[in-house]
Amino acid sequence: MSPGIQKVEALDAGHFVRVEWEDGSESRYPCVWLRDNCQCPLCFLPSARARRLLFEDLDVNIVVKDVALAHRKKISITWPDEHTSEYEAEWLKKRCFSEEARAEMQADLFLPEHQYWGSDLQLPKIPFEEVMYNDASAYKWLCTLKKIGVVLLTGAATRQGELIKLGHRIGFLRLTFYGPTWQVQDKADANNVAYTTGKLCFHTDYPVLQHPPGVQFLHCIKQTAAGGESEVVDGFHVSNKLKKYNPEAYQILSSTAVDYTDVGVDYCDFAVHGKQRIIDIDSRGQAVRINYNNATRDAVFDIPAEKVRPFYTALKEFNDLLNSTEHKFTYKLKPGDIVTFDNWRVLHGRQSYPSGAGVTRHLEGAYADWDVVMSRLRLLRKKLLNRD
Ligand code: OGA
Ligand code: NM2
Ligand code: ZN
Ligand code: ZN
Repeated sequence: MSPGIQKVEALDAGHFVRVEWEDGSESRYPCVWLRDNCQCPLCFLPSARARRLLFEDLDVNIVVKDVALAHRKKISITWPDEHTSEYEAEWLKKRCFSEEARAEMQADLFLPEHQYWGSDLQLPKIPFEEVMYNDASAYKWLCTLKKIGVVLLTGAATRQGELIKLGHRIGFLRLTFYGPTWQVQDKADANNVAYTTGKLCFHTDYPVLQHPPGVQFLHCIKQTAAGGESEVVDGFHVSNKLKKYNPEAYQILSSTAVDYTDVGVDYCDFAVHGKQRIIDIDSRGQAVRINYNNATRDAVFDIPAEKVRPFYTALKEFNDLLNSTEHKFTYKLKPGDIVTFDNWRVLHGRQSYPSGAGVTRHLEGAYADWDVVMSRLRLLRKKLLNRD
């Protein structure tokens, strides 16, 4: 149900429009914003839901000439050049500039809520088939992936190709130098430490890329009897702990740009170099992405020599916290399991396993971007809740 408008008036010499809603609350809209967002066919292209108005043609000092209310459901504005604009009550309500309304809209768009976890993680599980064929299950999967950071899909076939199907379910996968999907198994002359039988300490994948993959899928096709256990840890939760108990280490890891390198041949030949802070923070100092893979951290290190040991000390503190029994969660993938996780937040690792004749362990992996995953989540939500 859209709210009704009781009253509308211009304020501040025509620089603001004030709307009084039927429940007595009010919203104030800056006139430059109203003119910028005129919904008429000259200013807006409905088929693209995009602005046609050129910024060159916007007067940033514009004021209203006249404002009127139509049937409590719409306001119309006449501008000094006689151009007219109409705005629906519901459209205005959604775009209210009050702090609460903005916070609500942003939460709705980006689902920023994280639920932190440690060794107490109750690993969320959903059957693969359900996610593939049931929209409510797919929506549940993606919401949980965003909030918790890790979801196990169970009962997939034990052959290659299931991740291609999962990619089609969300939209498309992220192609990298390791191919559209990639095979994690012991390989001769491995071009990556993941393709050996060795232990992988906690890492995020592909920090060498400027835009590391947001989401990772690992599908277990074959599992070794001994070893090969998986570990996950909540990187945001551990970062908060580090900030609290070792602010100096946090400061170093969130400000030092670390060089990463990846050179070789796979899908095609590559020579990738990049720089990332291990704890990437936003303007409020909150961790927004972990970029840490010890294997691809470059020997080239672009910081003054005297800052090197303090950096290692800080990284040791972080690494120790990641590995504390309080924080890490250990499990073992079974054939048919697909672990899906937030590669910007959750660090993952695996135990070593014995090398044997032939393939004794095989995972197929793939990446997706958060933009694609969130897009699918919003579309599923709209379809399920029948709303915008
Ligand atoms: C990887 C990886 C985990 C595993 O390939 O990057 O983390 O269990 N693999 O082999
Ligand atoms: N693999 C698993 O950062 C990395 O090198 C992660 C990527 C080889 C696709 C490993
Ligand atoms: Zn217009
Ligand atoms: Zn990995």
